[in-house]
Amino acid sequence: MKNILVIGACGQLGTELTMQLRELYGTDNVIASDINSPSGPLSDGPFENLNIMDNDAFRSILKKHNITDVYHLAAILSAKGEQNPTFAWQLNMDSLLYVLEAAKDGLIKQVYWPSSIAVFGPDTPKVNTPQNTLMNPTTVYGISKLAGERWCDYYHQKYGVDVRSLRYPGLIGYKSAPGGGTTDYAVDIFFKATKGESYECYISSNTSLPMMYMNDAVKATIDIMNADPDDIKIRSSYNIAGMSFTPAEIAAEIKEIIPEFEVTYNPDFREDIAQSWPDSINDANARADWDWKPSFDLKAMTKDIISNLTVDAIG
Ligand code: AKB
Repeated sequence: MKNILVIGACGQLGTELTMQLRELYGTDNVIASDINSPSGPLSDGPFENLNIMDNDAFRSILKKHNITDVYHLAAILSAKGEQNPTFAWQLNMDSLLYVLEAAKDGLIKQVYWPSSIAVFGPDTPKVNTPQNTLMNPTTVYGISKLAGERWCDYYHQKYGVDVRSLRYPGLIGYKSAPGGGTTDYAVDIFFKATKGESYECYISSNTSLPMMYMNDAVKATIDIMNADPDDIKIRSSYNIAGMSFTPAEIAAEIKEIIPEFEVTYNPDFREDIAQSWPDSINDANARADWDWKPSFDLKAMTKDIISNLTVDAIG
């Protein structure tokens, strides 16, 4: 019997992951928590207001709901982290250590914590980036994710904590807005296109980044958590890949369905962050160890998002 706590449930991934976990394990067994109040479908289930920097409040929620599994999604992402680096470091690191310590103390059985392609840097091979390679991230978010990966591996090796993690590429969904990431343009572009508006992109037209449709990201997250512990050979974080594209390529794909859509380009500091990340990711270890395989490419994702957003607008 699982009792799940999702920390950061009101975020872009949190919203969709919480809904899927509720489908699988029952609404009452999945407690959403966030510093912000829930809205939309999330408000239909149990919710705890939680600032994850408050370790006492976190531990009392674990006890109150008899929590077995924690999905710790709260973090300051790459672009926002650069506005206040010391706070981003503090939040991203302290909160992870609170969760790992709770697992070490026997209060939780399983932990999920996301890492990111932001762990890579300008010295990393850009194409088909391997699992183990030169890292040297340049953003505070990337530094915190790389350090977090080492902590996850450490708590597993030293204390037997069952922690599992994925290095997400840019995640693209249409059910909630992203916040503070470099890859957010690939979400914003769909909202503009389906409203009949043009889009000014802050990334150069030909900068390629690894991306993934939210449906695949949610599936990967649940699959790795349900995999046999012996199959999880990497306890830092797994590379996973969905698709790679440039702003020009996604714009062209949208124009296939909405021909009048226009994009202009005005790169800012996020272009430098994007330039420091890989173009594409090698996820051979995830495929071999726990059968990971994505379902959506750029064309299938574009079609799915536009048809859903258009139905929402009409309905
Ligand atoms: C970001 O852009 O910061 C995130 C990420 C790649 O982890 N979407």
